[in-house]
Amino acid sequence: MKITFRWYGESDPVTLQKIRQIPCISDITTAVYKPVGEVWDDCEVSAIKKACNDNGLSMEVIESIPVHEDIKLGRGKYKEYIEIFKENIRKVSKAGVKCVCYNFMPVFDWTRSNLDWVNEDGSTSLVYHKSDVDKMDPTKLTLPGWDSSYSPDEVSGLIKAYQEIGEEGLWKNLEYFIKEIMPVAIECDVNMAIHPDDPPWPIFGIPRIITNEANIDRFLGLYDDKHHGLTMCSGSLGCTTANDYTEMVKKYCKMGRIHFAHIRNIKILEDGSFEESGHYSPCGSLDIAEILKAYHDNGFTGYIRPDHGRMIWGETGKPGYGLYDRALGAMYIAGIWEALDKLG
Ligand code: CS2
Ligand code: MN
Repeated sequence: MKITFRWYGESDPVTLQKIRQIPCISDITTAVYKPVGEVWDDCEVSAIKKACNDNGLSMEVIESIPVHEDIKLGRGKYKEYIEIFKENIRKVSKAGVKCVCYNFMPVFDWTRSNLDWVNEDGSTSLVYHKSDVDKMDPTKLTLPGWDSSYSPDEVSGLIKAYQEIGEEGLWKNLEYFIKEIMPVAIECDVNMAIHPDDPPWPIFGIPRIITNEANIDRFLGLYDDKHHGLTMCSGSLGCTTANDYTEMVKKYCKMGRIHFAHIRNIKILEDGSFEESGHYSPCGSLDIAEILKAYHDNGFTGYIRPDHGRMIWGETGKPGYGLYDRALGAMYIAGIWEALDKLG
């Protein structure tokens, strides 16, 4: 198991010099940040790798190689974009990358109603309040942390297109994509790790499919090889009590299909809304110690990172991706893991 930390490249105020001072971090998760559907140049990939290595950190996980909407919709230049996606797998594998995280969420990556909700202790969190999301106009929405943004007209067009293909259309396009990319990933010995949908239910009337155990079983069944696997994200799949998250971790860990683990905690509210909390179990609805034990006791050897953190101690920056609370999360993960290793 290796604990890794997400870094948004040279423009990230959370610098590698700061990240390297977190005692348990040995690896960086990052990406080449350019518009979706472009080939990553060798020099761009080697530049981010060099920046990590110069700070004593390795770069073995990419998050994410974004998937173009044409691929998810199976239209337009989807074949060309799939070739580019394959090319990017080859490029990062040449730089020593072992795991690639991606997602298949239509239009919107993680979605929240508020990015700086003030908690009782004065820290701020990302929250998803259902009543506010219901009032939101999706065409005017862009959240920091998304790998792509679209104009209002593009968003309306995309939403309509997804409504037309529906869930089964999305499955069909996912299957086509997986069957195309997996032989390349296997040849490069890169583990592909799909990130579940966040939140794991349809939003704005468009389908979402990587949402629960039955669908993840169906997803894994699309390709019979261990390189075809998962990013398990506690805060995404765990934000509904309909998912027994710890049991899911045990099951997919035993199958050797979890390559990347995102750890964060959320507080589930009575109406099914949720608020992101500190990683520490008593702060939220998830038992982080139980979740880590599920990884530990089932032989997990992949990568783990603290996922979104709150903004604390007056820090400003990319919501969810400040330094302080994620560093606390990383050390909490490391502490539990060390105890599990040494004390059983
Ligand atoms: C985050 C995502 O929502 C989350 O849990 O981890 O931003 C995630 O990084 C991307 O969806 C991965 O493709
Ligand atoms: Mn996540």
